[in-house]
Amino acid sequence: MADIGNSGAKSTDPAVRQMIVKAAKTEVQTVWDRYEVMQPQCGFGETGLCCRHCLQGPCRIDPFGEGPKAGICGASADTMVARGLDRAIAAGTAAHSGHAKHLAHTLMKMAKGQAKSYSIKEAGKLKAVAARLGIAVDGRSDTELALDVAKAALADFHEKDTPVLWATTVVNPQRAKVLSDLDLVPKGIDHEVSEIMHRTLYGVDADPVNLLLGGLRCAVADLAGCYMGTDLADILFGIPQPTVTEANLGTLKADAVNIALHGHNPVLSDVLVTRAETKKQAAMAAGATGINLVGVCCTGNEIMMRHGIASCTHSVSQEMALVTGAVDAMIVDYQCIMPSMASVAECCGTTLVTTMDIAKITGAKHIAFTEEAAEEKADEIFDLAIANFARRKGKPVDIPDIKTPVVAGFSVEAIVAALSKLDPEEPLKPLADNIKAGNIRGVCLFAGCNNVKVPQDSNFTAIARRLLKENVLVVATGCGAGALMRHGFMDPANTDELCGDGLKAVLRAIGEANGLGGPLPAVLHMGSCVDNSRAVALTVALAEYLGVDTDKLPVVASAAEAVSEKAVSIGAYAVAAGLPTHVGVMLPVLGGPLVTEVLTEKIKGLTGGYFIVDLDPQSASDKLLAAIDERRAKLGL
Ligand code: NFS
Ligand code: SF4
Repeated sequence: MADIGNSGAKSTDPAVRQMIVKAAKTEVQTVWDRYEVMQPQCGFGETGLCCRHCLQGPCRIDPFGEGPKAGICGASADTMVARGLDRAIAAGTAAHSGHAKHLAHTLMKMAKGQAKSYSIKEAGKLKAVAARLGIAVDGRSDTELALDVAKAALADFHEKDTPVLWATTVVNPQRAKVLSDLDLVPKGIDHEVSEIMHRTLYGVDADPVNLLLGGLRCAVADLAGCYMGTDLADILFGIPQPTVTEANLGTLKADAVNIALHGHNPVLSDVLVTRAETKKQAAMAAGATGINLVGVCCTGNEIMMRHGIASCTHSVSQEMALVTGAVDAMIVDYQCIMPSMASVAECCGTTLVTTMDIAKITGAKHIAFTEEAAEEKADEIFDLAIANFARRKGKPVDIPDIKTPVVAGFSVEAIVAALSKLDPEEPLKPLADNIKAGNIRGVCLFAGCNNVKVPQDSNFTAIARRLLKENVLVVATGCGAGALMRHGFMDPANTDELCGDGLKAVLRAIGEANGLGGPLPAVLHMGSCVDNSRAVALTVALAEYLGVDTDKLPVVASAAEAVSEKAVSIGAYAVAAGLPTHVGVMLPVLGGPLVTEVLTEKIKGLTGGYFIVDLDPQSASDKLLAAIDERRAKLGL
């Protein structure tokens, strides 16, 4: 059971710490308990030197001692780790693009009149995306365009004559040439995932560098999947705009029907958000003050940035939402939902509802969601949550009285609109000028998860604190955004205290030009993990404005507490896009000396990007700042 005195080593979030203490007292087993009994973890696996790709295995390679130096088939340490990394990239790519494919099908059904709950929320973006893809726009109806965009999206999955459009049309021409020269342009998203599975099969690709290049091409397919996910979600559900809301466990309400939405795809959650009001009476009839929707993980980001719904918690602390005893129903779709949620839900009186046929959890109730019957399914979910509230009503709950104000929803469109208040003709000019003048030293994207191996949020907050003081503009997505919002980094009241003088002045000037009467928040929330595409879009726009390639910009990325294979594929496409990319946990590649050297150094000569693996937040900050300064120097700044 959790060590009550040790909750600080588990999470730096005070609300989460309170719930860790409660979980220990009430004997609810948590992720931290399971981590403890897992110790010591296997050193072979940790360094990537374990292979199970065939039935002769498992094989393990001993990097130091007298043990084996090759697998039974003869695979070297570098081949083994490169194959493992490639499969992680393929899994991440499959997940992001599966999410995008789901949206493409939804758009298609909407256009064919088969999914009445959905509509085109952003006709302007639909046109812009269609034009970018080379689809004829003039004189055509939104429905026709939606159908063509959905078809183009689905066509990007298989191998065809033209390369993946969501890869080639989203980068600047110079980057497109780099990718093409290195044979990193994906032919089809599913095709690349499938090819990785082929080349990492027993007895296929055994050249570590060739394997890594294959992995990078798959990562560019992952960028395509993410970008498509963002584009289609914006068309169907709206382009995020800055919105004032809150985050942390204190957003739960003892006397309301609390429904936590967890997972990733807005296809379900957006319908629940827009229908919640119609169920308010039913909730009140059951004795509640109303329905209180809160988000968890990336679904939380999606509904926060489009509807201002509060985020309850993120990633490693997802169980703690239930430990409050106040969540009547948790509705999940897919990705990052710990299977343990079913048993924690049982202990804590929550009804856990799975909704996707590819993601069922033993012990959860399954309501198969379809776009055709979205409202019906949503109502079924609300009724179930209200019934569960009726059972909970009057029983004590423990909701930590902790929440932070958040300004979220900085899509590229919103950032450009805010900047255009400073320069309507050339909105990017104020940003570029401040970078040139040194008021903004560089830009850092914080992305990725919380990892049980790191005291929750400690890497994110330490690195962000340092970079902000050094005038680095910080944008954030996914549970990295979650971490920073729960610690007050997205509350404009803290901007002055968090930022260095140059950055502070810029954020204040933009805020005031936009009538906010104060600065923008220190960290700009760009959305969920698929929305790392937004960070790429901003980088590409800046590169085009300055007339240089993306690898010349003082832009870096950090996945300081990464968990998911999705974080690995995102990191790899950031490197393909030319960014120095920090990872704050051990990557299972360190057992391959050549692979490690390629990923952290040699790749720089190819894409301009590279990985920085550093578990210490202070030295990681030093390296990120050095990377920014190196690029500034080369630009003559
Ligand atoms: Ni990203 Fe988002 Fe969070 Fe990590 Fe999971 S929710 S898609 S993978 S844990 S940041
Ligand atoms: Fe071992 Fe080679 Fe089989 Fe992997 S593929 S388990 S290294 S024999």
